[in-house]
Amino acid sequence: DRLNQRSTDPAVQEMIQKAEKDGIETVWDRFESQEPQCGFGNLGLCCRHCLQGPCRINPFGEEPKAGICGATADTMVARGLDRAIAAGTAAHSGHAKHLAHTLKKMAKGEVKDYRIKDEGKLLGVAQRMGIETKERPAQEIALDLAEAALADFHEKDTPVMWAATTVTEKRVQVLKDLDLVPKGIDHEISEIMHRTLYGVDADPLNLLMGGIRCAVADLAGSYMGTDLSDILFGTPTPVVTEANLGTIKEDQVNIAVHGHNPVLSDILVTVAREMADEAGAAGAKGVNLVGICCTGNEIMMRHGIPSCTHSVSSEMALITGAVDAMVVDYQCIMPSLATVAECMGTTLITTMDICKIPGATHLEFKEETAAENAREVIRIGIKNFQRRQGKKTSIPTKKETVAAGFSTEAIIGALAKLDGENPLKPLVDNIVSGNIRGVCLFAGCNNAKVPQDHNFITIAKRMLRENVLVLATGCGAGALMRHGFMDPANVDQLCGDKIKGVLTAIGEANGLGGPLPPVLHMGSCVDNSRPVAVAVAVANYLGVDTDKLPVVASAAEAVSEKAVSIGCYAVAAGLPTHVGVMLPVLGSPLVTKVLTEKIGDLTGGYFIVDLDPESAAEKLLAAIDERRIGLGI
Ligand code: BF8
Ligand code: SF4
Repeated sequence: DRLNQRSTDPAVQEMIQKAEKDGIETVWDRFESQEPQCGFGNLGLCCRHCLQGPCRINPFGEEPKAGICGATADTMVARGLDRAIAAGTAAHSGHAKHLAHTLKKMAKGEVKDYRIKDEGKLLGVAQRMGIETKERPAQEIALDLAEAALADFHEKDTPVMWAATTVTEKRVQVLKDLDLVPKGIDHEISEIMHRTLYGVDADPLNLLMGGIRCAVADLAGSYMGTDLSDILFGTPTPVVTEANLGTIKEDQVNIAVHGHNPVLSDILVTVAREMADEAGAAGAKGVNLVGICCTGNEIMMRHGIPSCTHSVSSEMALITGAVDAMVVDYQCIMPSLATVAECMGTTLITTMDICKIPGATHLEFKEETAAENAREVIRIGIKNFQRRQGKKTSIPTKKETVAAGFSTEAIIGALAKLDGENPLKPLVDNIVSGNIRGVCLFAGCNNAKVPQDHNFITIAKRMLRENVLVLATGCGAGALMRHGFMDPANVDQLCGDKIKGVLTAIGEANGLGGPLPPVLHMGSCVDNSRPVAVAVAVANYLGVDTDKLPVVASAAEAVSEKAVSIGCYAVAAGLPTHVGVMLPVLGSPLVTKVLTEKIGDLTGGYFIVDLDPESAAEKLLAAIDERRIGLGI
């Protein structure tokens, strides 16, 4: 029925009904009023890159066959894809640049609310970057590292270091041979903007290769984001918490934290704990932080803060009537949240000068005054909590247990309990023996075009039954956690016997008295660097490149341009990569063929575009098996 078409999450369904009753418009209502969506746009066949446009091309081979300037379908599609990659790269790396500035200010003693939380990681990353670490104070190393990070943004004599030092040596060679090594992160983004300008690059293949190089810069930016966050806020270790709207608490000051950067959210965690008394004086049992989207993942991974919902259902948190403030930084924040907040008598607080929303309260967040700003945010929540008293709330009861915190280091650490000298050996042995048939990473968003979580759940169920090790990040992790896929108690019900044996052996060796959860939560979207790091470690252990591994990825319900750039770097790293929604490239049979087939001859990776999750699962399994054959296992 209609509810099931919108979301498969019962808590979200409950809130959709409440919104309907209260006459509050939601993302799904607006989706309906957009239908039918433009067929040209869907296929990537419209162009607005100059003021003569917009131009559209007839997908059925009739007139018009070209834009006013003569751009063909192939050119238009490749240019459009490039711009999406550039935008995604700008977002991930903008987030990383923000962290680099924070690290630099911290190292120079200009901020008091940040410190080096993981010195071991600082040393490890600095060594990888060729920075001298012996007998130097950590602050000094941190300063050099921050400078090295900032240097990676512009064109310089060396390639982007966060790309050249994070993949296998073989992959560096592959990328070099194809001229896919980025020279500077911002440089690649800017070059895409130049070449996709009116009357510059019209060669679809040339455009695509430029786009892939920019996507490699996206990997670098993401990897940098993870590294610097771990240094400043700690490298995640396993933690047990909860997810879904049932984590919102009637009798507490509920602050929903939405967006991406732990520069804001991690400080809120500390300050919220300190302000329990102030909340108590206002009649609340405490301050209850709940995460939404990736910043929710960041503080779940590091502090066990529960996640209340993700991506397309962010409005639903407000519909409960119990969120006393929603504070956001940037990325994936629907502007509609301001309207819904107003309807519900609560406050949406924006904090970044690049992300202001009409109707929201703007409270500029500065690293220099971080804790003070965080206190202001929570005080707004406390005021709203007091105003909320006596009003009816509708908090769904549904919540699931979540075991999260599986950073690369945590996974290697857990494996080390099986083989201290060679932690990767038990993992590789199990892959070779077939106890682990392959590895599948779920990443990316929820999309209003797909019944929320449906694609993720369908494919993940199949993978687990087929003894595939399942990893997840971003709102893919969000989807799976809200449906119980991260609760170790569900291993019996979800997993094939072989993978169950592996999860149990690792869990027991680590004193858990039971298995690891069916799906391992590896973090936010920038943290797709973590599964890359695991894959690179396994490839190095085996002496092969990453394109030989039985590892696949799926952005089953992608939305953001960030998902496009991630998908492209996964392909550049050699992975078969599924996308479960229409990519606006199908208007060019040439570009489609390159992305889904030909690129495989160059990088080993390729896209699988399939909107049907059952057949997508089939294809992902086939790709895993093909790689097993290639390895002779
Ligand atoms: O960076 S998965 S909806 S929150 S883009 Fe956004 Fe998509 Fe969620 Fe995370 Ni990633
Ligand atoms: Fe039309 Fe070419 Fe301008 Fe695009 S760049 S809007 S195809 S004239």
